[in-house]
Amino acid sequence: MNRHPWLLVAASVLVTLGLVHTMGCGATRSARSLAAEKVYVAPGELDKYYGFLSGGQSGSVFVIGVPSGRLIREIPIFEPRAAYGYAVHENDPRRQLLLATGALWGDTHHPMLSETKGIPDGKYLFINDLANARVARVRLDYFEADRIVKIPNLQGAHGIAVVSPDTHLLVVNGEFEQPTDGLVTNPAPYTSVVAFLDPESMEVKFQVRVDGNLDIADTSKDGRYSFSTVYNLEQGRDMGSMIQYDRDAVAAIDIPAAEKAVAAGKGHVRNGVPILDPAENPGVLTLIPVPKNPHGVNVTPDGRYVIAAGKLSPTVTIIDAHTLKIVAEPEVGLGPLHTTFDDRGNAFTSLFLDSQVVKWNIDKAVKGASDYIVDRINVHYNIGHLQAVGGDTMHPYGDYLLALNKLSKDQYLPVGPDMPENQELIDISGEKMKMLASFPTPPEPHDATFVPAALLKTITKQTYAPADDAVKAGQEKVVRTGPHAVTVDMTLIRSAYTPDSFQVKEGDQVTLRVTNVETIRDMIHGFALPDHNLNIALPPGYTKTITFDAGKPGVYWYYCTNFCSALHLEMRGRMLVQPKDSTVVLTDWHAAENVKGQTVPGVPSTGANK
Ligand code: RUQ
Ligand code: CUA
Ligand code: CA
Repeated sequence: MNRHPWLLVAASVLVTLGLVHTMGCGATRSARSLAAEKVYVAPGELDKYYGFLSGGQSGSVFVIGVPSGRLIREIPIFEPRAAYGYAVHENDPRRQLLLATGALWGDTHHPMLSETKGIPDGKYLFINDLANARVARVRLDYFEADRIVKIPNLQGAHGIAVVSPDTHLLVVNGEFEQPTDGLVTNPAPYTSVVAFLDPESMEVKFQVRVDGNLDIADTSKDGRYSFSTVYNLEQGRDMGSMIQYDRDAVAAIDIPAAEKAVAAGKGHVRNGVPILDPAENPGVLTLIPVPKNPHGVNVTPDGRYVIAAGKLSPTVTIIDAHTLKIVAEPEVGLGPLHTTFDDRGNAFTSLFLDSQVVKWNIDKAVKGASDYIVDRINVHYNIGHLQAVGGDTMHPYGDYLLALNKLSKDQYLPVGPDMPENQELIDISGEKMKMLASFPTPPEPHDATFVPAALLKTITKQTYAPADDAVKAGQEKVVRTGPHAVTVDMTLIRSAYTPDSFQVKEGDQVTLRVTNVETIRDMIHGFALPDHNLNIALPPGYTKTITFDAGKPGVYWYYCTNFCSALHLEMRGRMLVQPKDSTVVLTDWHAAENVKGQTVPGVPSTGANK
């Protein structure tokens, strides 16, 4: 067997050499150990913070632990997700809501936490769907979206922000300009709006017309202004014409002034929403000229300044948040996109083209001092957003910063022609930034926000409160309610379905009302029904009602998809579907005939499959 024993010898020599080399690199070694210690969370211990990352084209929100980078949860919102039995069946109301409001998928960009006194209160997380002009509200006590709304008069819901300090309103930017012929004074065929929503009712209260594509949003810390970057003041319809001007703008909207104008009936109502035309309402909109196709806009934690990132200009523009005057425009590097903050007067700006995070001192930059750049660190690669823990609130923690990178190139083994998305955690507690760790996520986070784990702990619910239509144990029943309709009231508890079989007829509509009657946390049961596209997950206390077609004659085992006990695999029951014209009581029908499988279109086929 061992035809080349010398190979083994050579290999072991190399290993030894390698070991010696590694041990010899004392400095590197200890830097690595220190970094590892900073992100190590021992089994059974909690991460200090929970991060909410937008899922991008995954249509969801990813929940990660910081500093460990562990993926803790995915909250599906704008996409059906089998893992959580979310919006899978045609008749699932959540799926119907998705379809009614635009599509079965979404592009989530900007997670925003509701605030009380300028810090997250753990009540809501808001998230936009850029693609279909939607915003969802996630309840953080259940980690589930309870509202999904479509915003009228707007396409491309991009930047969103809560109005600080007390989440008075939610701001949503319309990125893709639309013809607005309904407006009386309308010099331009295309225009856009900033929408203002009530965070409780999720109703759009009013909109303010702004010409040019609206990008990222933030608000002043005193409830006075919303700020939106506008990168297409040219109102071009193609890329070349969108980059003509040296300066575009930050659009500052005076919220109390806008509310007063709306109350005075100054809005032009379109699709039920009053739209304010700034030309008719002086003082509502101020355009602050900033270079050039700006992207991010971020208000400093103390509320003094608004920082607009130049994107096509190597500068950030520092604007006084009260006077709306530009106070400085320092150079920071190539492709500045977003800015976040620590608790010691420093700003951190992502540089897409330089693949760097640059740390700069705000006061020094405002005063024009030459040494305002504090540090730079390389990231891997082409960073989009970045967020320091608490950097988007009035209380930054100044310890960790997350870099959300667009390309990972050499960081992981390729997964086919694709590479995983790369997030990097940076220690910002010292003068110099330190790279701690990188970790992948599914595609493709744009932005992140964080809460202390200690806050979440006090908020999350153990079980669902029983709904009015909950099925109670002992009250399960199967009732024929019409010639082609059967209602099944079912309960689930470890590890059985009651009833554990029921019979219907081909052509029946089956209405299943099912309650998980467990009363302890985490005891989830599933209800999956083969060949009926039916997969529901039921957390404890949860009730779900769904109507589906009985389908072809046969025996169908419903079974539990969530491993719940030693008898989880035995947690099953039968739906017996009797042929339409048969009067025989069903015992053992043959299974329905299957459709044969095929090669998946669009994937390169091997010879064997051709
Ligand atoms: S945007 S980087 Cu919504 Cu900055 Cu993606
Ligand atoms: Cu219930 Cu597995
Ligand atoms: Ca432009």
